[in-house]
Amino acid sequence: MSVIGFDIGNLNSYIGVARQGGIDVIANDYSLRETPTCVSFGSKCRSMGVSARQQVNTNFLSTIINFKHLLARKFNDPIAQKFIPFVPCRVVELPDGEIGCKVNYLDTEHIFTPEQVLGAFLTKMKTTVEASLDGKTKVYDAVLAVPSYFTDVQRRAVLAAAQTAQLNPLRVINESTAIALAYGIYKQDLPLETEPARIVAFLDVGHSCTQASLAAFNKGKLQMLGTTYDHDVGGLWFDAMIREHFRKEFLEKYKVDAAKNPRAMLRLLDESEKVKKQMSANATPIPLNIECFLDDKDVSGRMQRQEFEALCGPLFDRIQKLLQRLLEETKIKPNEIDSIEIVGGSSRIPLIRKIVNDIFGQEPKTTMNQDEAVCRGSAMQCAILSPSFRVRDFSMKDSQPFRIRLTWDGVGGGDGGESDVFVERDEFPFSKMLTFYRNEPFRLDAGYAFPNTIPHTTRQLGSWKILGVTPSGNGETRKIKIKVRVDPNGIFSVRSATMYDNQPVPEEPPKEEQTMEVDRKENEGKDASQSQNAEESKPKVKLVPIELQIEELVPTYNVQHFIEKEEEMKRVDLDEKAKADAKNAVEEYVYEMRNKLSDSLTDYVTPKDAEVFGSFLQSTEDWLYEDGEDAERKVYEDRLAELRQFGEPIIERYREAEQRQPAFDQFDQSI
Ligand code: ATP
Ligand code: K
Ligand code: MG
Repeated sequence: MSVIGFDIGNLNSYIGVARQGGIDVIANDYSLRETPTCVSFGSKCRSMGVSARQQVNTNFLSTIINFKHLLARKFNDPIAQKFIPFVPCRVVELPDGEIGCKVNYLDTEHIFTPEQVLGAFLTKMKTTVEASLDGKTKVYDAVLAVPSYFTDVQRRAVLAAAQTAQLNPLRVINESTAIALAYGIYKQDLPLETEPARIVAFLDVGHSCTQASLAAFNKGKLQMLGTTYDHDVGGLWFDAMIREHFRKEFLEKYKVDAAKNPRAMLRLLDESEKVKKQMSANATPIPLNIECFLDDKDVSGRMQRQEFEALCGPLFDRIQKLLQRLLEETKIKPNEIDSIEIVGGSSRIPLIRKIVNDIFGQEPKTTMNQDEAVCRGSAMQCAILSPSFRVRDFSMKDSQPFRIRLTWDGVGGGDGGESDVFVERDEFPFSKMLTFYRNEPFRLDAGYAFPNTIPHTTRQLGSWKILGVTPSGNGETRKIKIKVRVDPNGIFSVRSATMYDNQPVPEEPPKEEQTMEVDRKENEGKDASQSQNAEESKPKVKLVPIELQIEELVPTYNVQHFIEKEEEMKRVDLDEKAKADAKNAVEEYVYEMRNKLSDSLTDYVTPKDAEVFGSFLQSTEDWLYEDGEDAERKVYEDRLAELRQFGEPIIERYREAEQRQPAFDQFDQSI
């Protein structure tokens, strides 16, 4: 069994694997720990991660990056609209208002939803895990991190994508909570439960977003106090501002406008990012040069840290506001905060330290791995949930980002109404009980309460129909207890509904346990009508709770369909890989034998055979570049077999001679 934690970053993703000794962050097929969150479709197969990101320029229209915030959003959602210009492929509105990524795959047009794209990417990530394991693992338990402000539909989308990749998603965890967990779980010096908690602030400045949170720690215990976020600050937005600066400069200096060419825009964005990173390390001017940028013109410019700080001033202001908001909302004062940890790639920008220092009155710390904290915390959460690991007891309470309002109809003898069942910064997971009086089935609807503060256009969480409600004996309403819950994934649901009779209780009410026991005995082997009679003749059984059925209407994904499509595409990828491997094997054999023929094998082949074999090797090499450039796998395998028929006898003679030699040596010694 594998126990994995994923950080699906808008730019880079990381995988943490729990092992007996701790969490390992594993490397991908390019020996890198970070994998670009990128999927590209080709005429033969797909590619993902590093190779896909490297080929963006040549496969622009079929490559997808920056899709994290398209998950579970409608096409016209303002946040989706903000990210769509940064997705190289064409992004279209589907008939139902959903988002479609239109790509050329296997030489035909295909449309994939962002959830399918994430499913594909997770398949790739799973392959990375497979390569690092023993090969026997069948079950891939996974915890996936999501931004703390992801709404229910977005969380459901991530779970569906994980299932598409045939992972077993045990949970989605908030990124900020994963960071706090990674921070706290190994700390030996946390205050005792009876002592005041240690309060730590975390600031994650990523690619697409910035999140800040406060967490309270005691020995074996973590409580998230609150999180604030801003979609408008992050590495991508810094890059976009730098790009715009150079675009204008080049328009003036060279009379070329990058805005007219999406490829040039992407290239300029990538180059802007490089300059930005260098500016973090150097205060000297950093050059930006691009050859053959547009109209065959080479362009160049430069930027210095001070200039960057002034240019991106509005973004830095937003980080400041985000931190201030965190203090206001949680009502924690800077002097109550023990330390501030900064993580995320963009936290390397020097000015961020100053902003933190100005607000909290202390230098931020970087004791955590800035890139891997999220995946480490997720893997740790997975280890806590997995029966195959023994992790020290650590209780975690998260903080609810949004207010959830439940509304109900005025039917069946009750009034319509509403209640905010969970409010901002309520802890979760958490369940609450609500009491209703009804004599017929009724419906509950849940939604986010202050829609304008929700970073999503879907405000409904779902509807729940409470079935099987009947009037009491005299036609009156009955008491119904409803349990609502925000589960560990941060997803809201109506969990259960229990109906009680609201008849006057018997004079000496028996204990509930006893009632239930009497009832069970009496009802054994009887059908429903008989037990009804029994109930009427014996008033003491009237408190028996009856579990009601609930019809749930929440957003769902057709995971089965996703899985089938994903399996099909995975098969094509695997076939293509097997074909490439077969071709490589022919190529390698040709080079190997040619070298050996003129070296170690010379004495074991007649000059004539060497010539025939040599020319067969040569013609094979030529063929590989011509007709054999793109053949079926079987063709390569057959060709290799043919070559081996020539080569193996020669190698055999060589091996024999090699083995004979030591035997002679032994013989010599024995006399
Ligand atoms: P998100 O958290 O928004 O989903 P992510 O997790 O992929 O995205 P990170 O990996 O935390 O994001 O950060 C990536 C960003 O960090 C990129 O924009 C990158 O340019 C930026 N970055 C990395 N190193 C530096 C540096 N030395 N100076 C400035 N920015 C940097
Ligand atoms: K990341
Ligand atoms: Mg991140």
